Amino acid sequence: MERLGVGVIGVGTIGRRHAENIAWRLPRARLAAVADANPVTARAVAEELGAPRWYASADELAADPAVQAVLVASTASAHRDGILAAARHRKDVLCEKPITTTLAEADEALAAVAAAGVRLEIGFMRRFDPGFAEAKARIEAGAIGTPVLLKATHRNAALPPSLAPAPGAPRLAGGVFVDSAIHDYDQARWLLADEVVEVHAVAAPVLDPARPDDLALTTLRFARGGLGAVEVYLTCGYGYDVRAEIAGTAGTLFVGDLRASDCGLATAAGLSQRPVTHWLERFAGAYLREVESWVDRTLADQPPTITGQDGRAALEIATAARLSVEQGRPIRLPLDVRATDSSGVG
Ligand code: ISE
Repeated sequence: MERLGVGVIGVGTIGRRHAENIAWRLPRARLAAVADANPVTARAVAEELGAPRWYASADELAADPAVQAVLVASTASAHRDGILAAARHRKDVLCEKPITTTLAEADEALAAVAAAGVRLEIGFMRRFDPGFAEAKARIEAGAIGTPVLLKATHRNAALPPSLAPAPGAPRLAGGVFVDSAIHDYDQARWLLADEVVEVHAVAAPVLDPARPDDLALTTLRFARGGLGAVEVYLTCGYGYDVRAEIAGTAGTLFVGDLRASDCGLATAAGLSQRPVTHWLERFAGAYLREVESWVDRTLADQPPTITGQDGRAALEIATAARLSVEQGRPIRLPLDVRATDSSGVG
């Protein structure tokens, strides 16, 4: 059986999971190499997972002939470099969200992918979650008539590491939108099969005024008149809570469950259930199916399912949300990239 040699750039929280899935759970793939900005981490993960080579740079990994395709899971600020390295060496690439941290970088990455004639897939894993996939299928079958409203709840128990940089490290501008809400923006476009034309967002630092915003509300207006309401709360304390409602003219779909299992505990003190606590738990199957689909499609020479343009569209909404907070007003799309003037990390 043909097996795709995959190199993983960035073996932190999600990159390590992807590397494990490739090494242990995907028979049509093999872990050809890993890279990380921390060479000690790269070497340790390579030795533990049985990857024959490890590198300290994206370009060295992408240049390795044993690496047939590249999975970019580094920090968001390094996604551009990972995609450019894959394109430079003519390798297909799966890039974790966000595609990049700025629209200018996204356009640069998309141009390089097109010029190199390689395929770029974006890692919006919720599309591979059974609940969200069933909702999409039922919408397409007309179960709720015309979808007109998406309400999304997206809560983390604690501030994700990507929004809590090490002292002195740069902060991701609009992190609550670009790093977290971007999942909800992609799912909104996908479930309603429509484009966003206006974004209005507010945000607040619940945890600590000196820390990044960890609470945000975004209102989305779609081209055909539908609306979206996205709530992201990154320090809720009780668990990892991702749910959605999609209301249509003939019904409503509900997706998501905070409970980690259907096991409950009843005592004299009352009834309790264990909540899901992390995205690796809530979306474990989705992450596996996402990479399995990418490997299968790459081996079959098929186009991506979640395209670079999908990645750019979600980033544009997230960028508009950041601008809406900064300017205190609704922001119309499409954005003039020159008017988004953020390094993305600052
Ligand atoms: C993280 O990067 C993810 O992708 C999770 O799905 C999201 O819930 C979390 O807020 C992000 O930081």
